[in-house]
Amino acid sequence: MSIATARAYPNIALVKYWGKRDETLMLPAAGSLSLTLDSFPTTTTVRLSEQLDADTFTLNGAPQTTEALARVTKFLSLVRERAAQHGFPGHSFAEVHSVNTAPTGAGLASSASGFAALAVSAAAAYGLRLDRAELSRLARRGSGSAARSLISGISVWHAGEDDQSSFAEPVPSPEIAMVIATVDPRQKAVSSRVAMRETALTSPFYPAWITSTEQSLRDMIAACQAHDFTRIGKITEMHALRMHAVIQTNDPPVRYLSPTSIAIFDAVAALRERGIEAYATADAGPNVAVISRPEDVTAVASALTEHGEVHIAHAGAGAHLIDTPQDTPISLQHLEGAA
Ligand code: 2P0
Repeated sequence: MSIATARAYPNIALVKYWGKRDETLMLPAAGSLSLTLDSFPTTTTVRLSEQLDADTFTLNGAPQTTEALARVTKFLSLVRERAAQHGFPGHSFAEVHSVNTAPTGAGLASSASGFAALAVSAAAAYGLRLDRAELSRLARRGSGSAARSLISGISVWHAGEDDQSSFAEPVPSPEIAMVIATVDPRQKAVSSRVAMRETALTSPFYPAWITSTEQSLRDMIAACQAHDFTRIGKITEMHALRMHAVIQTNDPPVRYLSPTSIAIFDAVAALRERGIEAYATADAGPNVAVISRPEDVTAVASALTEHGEVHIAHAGAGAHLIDTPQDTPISLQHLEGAA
């Protein structure tokens, strides 16, 4: 196949990934666990063309030229290398068209859905037949958290010890709903990649963060398997606050949570006082995601509307191939090639 389209959804970690032990292979220092959502998909088409003399990348219709293009090209080179190892003449460059529906900067880790969709579409376009674990390993090389968007619902990304052992797989769990409260849609000042590197290099608490994360992950997997929502929620909120605590001990310090984020954590605690079990988490930005049982999610969403825009999400599908949409742009080079 020389053209393929895939769709992937963002995931929100309940046990967070924050720190790498190998930046080339993108191996995390500890495992993590997340919920893949059913909202804000990224849809990516990869089309190979012998007419191209370099890869091209459009995001929401806008041609990308700098860092974003470099990351996509680096990832496609890896896929071409694999294709060559498998005896496919997959040496053509590719045009990549990606449409991301998550609001920019909403804290929905668009790199996770982005590289999960790219891994599935590029592997198919270059003729690689990979199973889900292999696709998860491949997506990891684009962005760590993308390894988890290959899996539906709750998944654990094993830290592993090498390329082969670091991938995500499903974990049985109760149904979990999520309310995403967008506090500030602006791009974050310090990227996750840079800030997590600085935590590892400069925080005196980094070793404790890693060993405690390993323990939180073991506890979380046990809570999921036992379908113990309360325990899942308590670990989720504790682990998020620990991550933000350690990030604040970077030198120079980084603080992602804003006063409004803290107000949402307080509102969630107030909901628990009223008997509605909700627990908050936040990624590398001020926006807050709140988990609840599905039957409580509307009450949670209404309680949070005063703090920001809210969106309700549930468990969604892992990255998968879809038919190429009719309106996928066709580049000039491709038209010339076809003429
Ligand atoms: C997570 N985050 O577990 C954590 C929580 C942000 C906070 O994974 O360098 O974009 O591409 O591997 O995956 C964001 O980091 O970083 C992230 P790279 P990534 O979801």
